[in-house]
Amino acid sequence: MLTLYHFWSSTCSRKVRITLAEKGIEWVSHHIDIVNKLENLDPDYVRLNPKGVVPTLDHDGKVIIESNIIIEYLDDTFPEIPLKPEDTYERAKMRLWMDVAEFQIHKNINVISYNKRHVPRVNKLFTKEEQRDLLKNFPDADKRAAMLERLENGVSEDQEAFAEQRLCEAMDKIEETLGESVWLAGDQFSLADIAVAPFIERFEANGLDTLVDWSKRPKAGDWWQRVQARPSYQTAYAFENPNA
Ligand SMILES: N[C@@H](CCC(=O)N[C@@H](CS)C(=O)NCC(=O)O)C(=O)O
Repeated sequence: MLTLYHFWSSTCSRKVRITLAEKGIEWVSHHIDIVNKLENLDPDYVRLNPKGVVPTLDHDGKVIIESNIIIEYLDDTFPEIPLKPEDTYERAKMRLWMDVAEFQIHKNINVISYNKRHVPRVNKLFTKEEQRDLLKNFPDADKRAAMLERLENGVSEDQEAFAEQRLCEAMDKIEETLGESVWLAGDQFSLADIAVAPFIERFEANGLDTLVDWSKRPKAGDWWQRVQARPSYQTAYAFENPNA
């Protein structure tokens, strides 16, 4: 049995739900409310995911964390509908895109959404003192340090501008790549597309118009339309907040 611990609107959770839908795999949902209930910090959950984040996959008692590792595990374990290129060079490119998704795109969209989305949401729920106490106990040391630093000093306009620049570079690379192949890692839809595309929705949600001006990057715009048209994308995004 496959149980996915996930949050309805988390991009990393959506990556896994797209992969499950592409492959037609049955799974059981265990929703973790990371916003209002902070269920990601429950000791029982942290035992599964020591970083205190979603998603986590439990496959017959085998626990896997990190969305990129989860989607590759799913593809390795259920190979009937492959989401990795046959060619080993394209496979390497796919992994590079997965790396870009995590260490360039996810990292920098987090910087940009801090003032716009994170601060207003969290300030409604907790005082600054409560936020400090919560963060001091955050399980993942890197995230704990980064978030405490942000809580005390905020995110500056310069930091936001730098983050947007790094995202622009990623978008330029997407545009360039799609001039060479139909999908990001060759001519077949792959885990590269699944890892990267859901972040475009975050750019839109954060009103990052320069990143999603498709007249400037038409190939990326076409690719984004093609990803959204896939039933797997629609299924993954149709998962609604069970606590609403
Ligand atoms: N590298 C991790 C990142 C996971 C992550 O940052 N998850 C976010 C939601 S997209 C989370 O759980 N945040 C909870 C929190 O920061 O309190 C992955 O890809 O699985």
